[in-house]
This record gives sequence, C-alpha cells and structure tokens, in this order.
Amino acid sequence: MKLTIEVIGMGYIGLPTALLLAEAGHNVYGVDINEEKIGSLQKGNLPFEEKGLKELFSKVKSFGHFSVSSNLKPADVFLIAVPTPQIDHKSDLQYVFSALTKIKEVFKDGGTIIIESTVGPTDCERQIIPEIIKMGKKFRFACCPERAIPGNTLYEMVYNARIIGGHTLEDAVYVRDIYATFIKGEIFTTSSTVASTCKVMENTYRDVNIALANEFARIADEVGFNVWEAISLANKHPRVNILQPGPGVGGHCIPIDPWFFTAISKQTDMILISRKINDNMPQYIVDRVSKLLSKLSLKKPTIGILGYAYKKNVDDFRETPAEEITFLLSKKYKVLINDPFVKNSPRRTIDLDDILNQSDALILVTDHEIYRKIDFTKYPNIKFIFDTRNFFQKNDFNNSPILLYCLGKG
Ligand code: SAJ
Repeated sequence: MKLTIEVIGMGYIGLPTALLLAEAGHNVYGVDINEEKIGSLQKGNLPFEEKGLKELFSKVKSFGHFSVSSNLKPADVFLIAVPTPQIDHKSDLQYVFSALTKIKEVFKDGGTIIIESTVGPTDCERQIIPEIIKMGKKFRFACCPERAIPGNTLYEMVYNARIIGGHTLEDAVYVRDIYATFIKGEIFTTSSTVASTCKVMENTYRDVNIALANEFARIADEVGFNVWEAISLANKHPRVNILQPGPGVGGHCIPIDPWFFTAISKQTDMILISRKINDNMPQYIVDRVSKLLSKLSLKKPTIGILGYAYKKNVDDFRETPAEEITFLLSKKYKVLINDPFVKNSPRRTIDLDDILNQSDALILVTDHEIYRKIDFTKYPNIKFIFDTRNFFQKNDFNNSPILLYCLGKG
C-alpha cells in the first residue's frame, strides 16, 4: 500500500509520524502554518530534539519522498496532528477546524481524514465529522490518538499498541492498514468515540495516580516518613503500582486531557480533586522552600532552579511546573534557571556553573541525568538543595556542608 499522505502539524507528533510514514514508502507532505519551521525543515534542521529523529530525517530525505510546505496539496490521506489546547477547561478545536477548512479546498471524493490530535470523547461525532460531512464529498474518517511519550517517541510510535476509531468499521479497517505499514505493535479497531475516550482516560488515569502519589508525599512530610521508600516497598505487592510524587505535572497531555471529561460530564469528583492536587504542587514546593529560607536570615536570597523542562532529559517545557514555581518564587526572591536542554523558553536560562556559583539555595525541579555530574564541593555559597524528585541522595553531599531536603521525606 503506497499512498500520498499529507500530515498537518509538524510538531512533536506530526513530524515523527510523517517521517515514519515516508520511511514506510508513502509519499508524504508535511504542512505547518509556521513558515519559519517549514523554512528550517527545508534547510534540513529539526525544530526540536528527539531520540533517533535526526537519523530518521536524514534517511527519509535520501529516499526523496518527504517534503514540507506551508500550503496543502491534494492527497489520498490527510492526517491532522495539530495542538488541541483547552481554554477555560474546555477543549479548543480551533486548529482542527482551521486544518479542516484548508483540507476542504483540496479534498477529493473518497479521500481519508485522520485525526491524531487529542480530542474530547464526543468531539468526533458531534463536531468534527459533521464538519467533514458539510464538504459534501464521500470520505473516510478515523480518530487515532497518538500514544507516544516525548523522549522515546519514535520507539513508542512503532511498538505501542494503537487504537483506530473509525466513523464506520470499514473506515477503521482501511486506516488500520495504513498504520500497519509502520506500526509493529498491536492495532485495535473501534468507534471514534471509544478511541478518543481511551486517550483521555489514559492520561486522566495517570493524572489521578500522580495526584495520589503527591498526596502520599504531603502526608509523609506532615507525619514524618520517607514516601519514596514506602512507595517502592508498597509496589512490591503484585497488584500495586503507585507512581512518583514530584513538583506537579507538565507536558501537553496529562494536565490538560482530564479537562476533556469535566467539560462534558458532572461525574468527575475524583478527576477535579486530582487536578487540584497536582496544580497545587508548585505552591506546596514554594511554601516549603520559603520556610527553609526564612531560617537563613539572608537579605534577598537567590534561588537557582535546576531544570525547566516538564520532565527529565527532554527539551519540552509545555505546561512545566517549573514555570509556576519560578513565578511564585519571583514575588519574593531573585530566581535563576538552568536547563541544559531547553532553548527558546520565555524565561532566561543561564549556564550550570553560573547558577551554582550565584545561588544561595537550589530547587531540583527536573531530574535531568546531567545534574548527577555536579561537584557540589565547589560551591560553598549553596546553603541547601530542595529536591522535588528524590534525585540526590545524602551520600552525594558527604564532603559538603550543603543541606539536602526532599519532598516527601518529612
Ligand atoms: N510525573 C510525575 N510522577 C510520575 C510520572 C510522571 O510527577 O510518576 C510527571 C512528569 O514529571 C511530567 C508529567 O507527570 O511532568 C507527565 O509526564 P509523563 O511522562 O507521565 O507523560 P507525558 O505527558 O510525557 O506523556 C503522556 C503519556 N501518557 C501516558 O503514559 C498515559 C504518553 O503515552 C502520551 O502519548 C502523552 O501523554 C500524550 O500525548 O497524551
């Protein structure tokens, strides 16, 4: 099966998907409204880092059937991978609709439209498909929410199980065969409503369970035990898998997708409380650090934030809890940020050595592996470190006067 496929949205999901489809032999056009991004892709530069992406890009370029443009052309298949943010806790489909408007201009009878962007459980049937019907042409439609994790996107795109939700069963089967040209994991077919619901459920499940871990951490701080040890031992039970506490949840999925449920249903007590717990973690961290700082009697302390990305070893800072922590701390203190991966963030980041030399206290927000290499004996100015990820251990500070505090250790 060799098709002409247009992938709309050259972001964290659209670009790797386009390259995998091109590697599988399809003729692929990548489209994005951001002309700067298109220009830089045309010059051979990737807009973000992701394991194996550079190599795949070079390989696919040598095949000669992947090109990018800011305008749509006619194609057999249109795959939409644009952002679906939430505004006031409701899904905002404006980028999806704007993609559909452009598709309409080049869409031919019998063409296929796939949506990979995360959408609410009822969005396909109530909003997206009616819009496609208005085009007045015969069409196939499927909702195939992406399930890959930043940092291991390419591997997960190929090996994770995939859910294809068709407008009709025939649509699902047709689109399954397209995905089967590059996916090695299992592929399941269902309705578009079930497929979009699965995606929102998956990330809500994670949000709720991270909130539980964060609540355990706060109990540990109040009562005085080591939550990390307790979680690791509780997880020895064959049917228990507690997630890890942290500074809050970031990324473009977990803090957002649960709102797709609250927007359409009132049966969401647990979802709402979990969102609240996770969203309050930055404030909780800042309160704990402020308390520690107040004991130091420094005039205007400088706090160094280690890590601005939303999770370790990636450059992605969408919805990062580091932003809220920075915002809250900046009201009272001078705040400096280091992140070896993040480029073009709205916050200025500085070199690691500079932040270590200039800070009175540090908060480890993102557990980038590179921070293991810090030789803390070189920075006597640092009074304490507040670790939000259980990244450092007491032994790391054996020869240093720096005090180590950690979330969830009492
Ligand atoms: N986090 C914790 N504790 C944990 C795990 C994560 O605090 O035990 C935090 C992370 O630090 C981060 C946030 O949660 O701030 C999210 O990180 P993540 O690695 O759990 O997930 P994402 O957002 O990078 O990717 C998720 C994945 N979904 C699931 O695992 C169910 C991925 O498979 C999805 O494709 C992606 O959302 C998406 O696009 O929806």
